[in-house]
Amino acid sequence: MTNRVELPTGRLSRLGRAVADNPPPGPTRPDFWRSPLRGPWLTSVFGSVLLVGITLVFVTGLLSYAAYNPDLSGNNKTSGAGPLGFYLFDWPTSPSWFYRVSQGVHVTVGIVLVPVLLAKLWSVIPKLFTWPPVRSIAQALERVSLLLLVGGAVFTFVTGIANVQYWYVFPGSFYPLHFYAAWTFIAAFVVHVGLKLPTMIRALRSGSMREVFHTDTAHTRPEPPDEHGLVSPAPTAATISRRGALALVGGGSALLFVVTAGQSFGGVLRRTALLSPRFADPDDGPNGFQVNKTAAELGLSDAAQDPGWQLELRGGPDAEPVTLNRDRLLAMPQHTANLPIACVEGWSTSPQQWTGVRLADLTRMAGVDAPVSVYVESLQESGFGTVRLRGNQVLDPDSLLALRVNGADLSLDHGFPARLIVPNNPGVHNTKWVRRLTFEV
Ligand SMILES: Nc1nc2c(c(=O)[nH]1)N[C@H]1C(S)=C(S)[C@@H](COP(=O)(O)O)O[C@H]1N2
Ligand SMILES: [Mo]
Repeated sequence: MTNRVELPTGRLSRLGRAVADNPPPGPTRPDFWRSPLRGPWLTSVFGSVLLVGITLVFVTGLLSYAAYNPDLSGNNKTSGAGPLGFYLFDWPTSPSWFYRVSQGVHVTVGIVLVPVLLAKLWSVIPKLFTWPPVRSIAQALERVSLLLLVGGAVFTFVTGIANVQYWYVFPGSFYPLHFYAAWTFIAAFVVHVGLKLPTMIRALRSGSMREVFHTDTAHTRPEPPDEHGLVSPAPTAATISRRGALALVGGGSALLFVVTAGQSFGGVLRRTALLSPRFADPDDGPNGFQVNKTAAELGLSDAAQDPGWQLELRGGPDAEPVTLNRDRLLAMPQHTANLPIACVEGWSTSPQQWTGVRLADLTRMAGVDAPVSVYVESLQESGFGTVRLRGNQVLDPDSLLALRVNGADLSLDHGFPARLIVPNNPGVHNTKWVRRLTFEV
């Protein structure tokens, strides 16, 4: 680089220059780092995997935010997100499996990338100790952007993984932490890719994957000296070949895939998801599929079993509220839809056969034709007990207030006496133990 803004080193004292030229013993000295594997080619191999993988995780993350319809009042879990929702659109109800796949990809790919991320950070670690720590203004800015890149990546991955493991170690809500960390990270990521893409392509061309796959440990040599300071000036003999290192990282990712992906497949494969809290179904009965939050956990068991339970429908400002008990709901036309539960945490169930009353029928009963939205209230007054759905979701013929599942009454934990089930809806918006629907025009 020739156009670098140099600090006025000319005016530095002789002592200052001596310090800059003589890093203290330890990791600031280039010959401290002796692995013969480090170099632009290896870094670029990991980098290109991350480029594809992180793009996938980011896009599915954006979709997950859109799936919550955060523009509808009460739905936004990240206050102040305004401009970052620039791309929002009305979340569709079809294909019904879309959120299941996209959120499964988000969580699974995020987990599988961890070994690659660690390997990438390992491959560039000498740069963390660059001496002197600040050489020029441009270099100082670059180092700050790398801090955001690495810090943002680590924070986004750690919050995501902690959340899917129900490890609530972070203060406050998961949503804003993960959301703002992801945006910080992705901004730094775009800058980084913009700056490094030409280097990456050049470095990938400088070596051959075929050759690496045919080279054993004894024949593994360092890459040629590089301007970035990744290649060690004093390498030791290789203790593992490059193909061995790639196999180690790839094997780690493959292992993580095998022990987590089953949570998004269901059936017998669920039992392979050893790293997921969702690796076993409750039992084999009609209600024997994953439960998020039991009625007992939320203190709702009594209220949900109260024989006096009634559903209340509210419509336009002039319409009288309508109340219906469970028998009257069961006497209305019943409709059946096969739909999965797909949680933001990445786990999902295979489609279950839900039976109940169409939300569209309830809309008409409330005296409304074309609702803009519906406000759903359940017996649970805080947490995920309320939600707003958009008109397109209300009017889909497969959107139900479900009373039964797989031929049996809903169990208490799946939302008895009545729950929402809407195609392509994130699990958290399929509210259980519903007690009131307010159709808004
Ligand atoms: N009232 C209420 N409904 C709720 C929840 C809740 O905590 N309270 N959890 C939601 C979440 S996060 C999911 S993933 C689904 C899970 O439905 P299931 O327990 O029937 O599988 O229910 C949703 N409905
Ligand atoms: Mo969920």
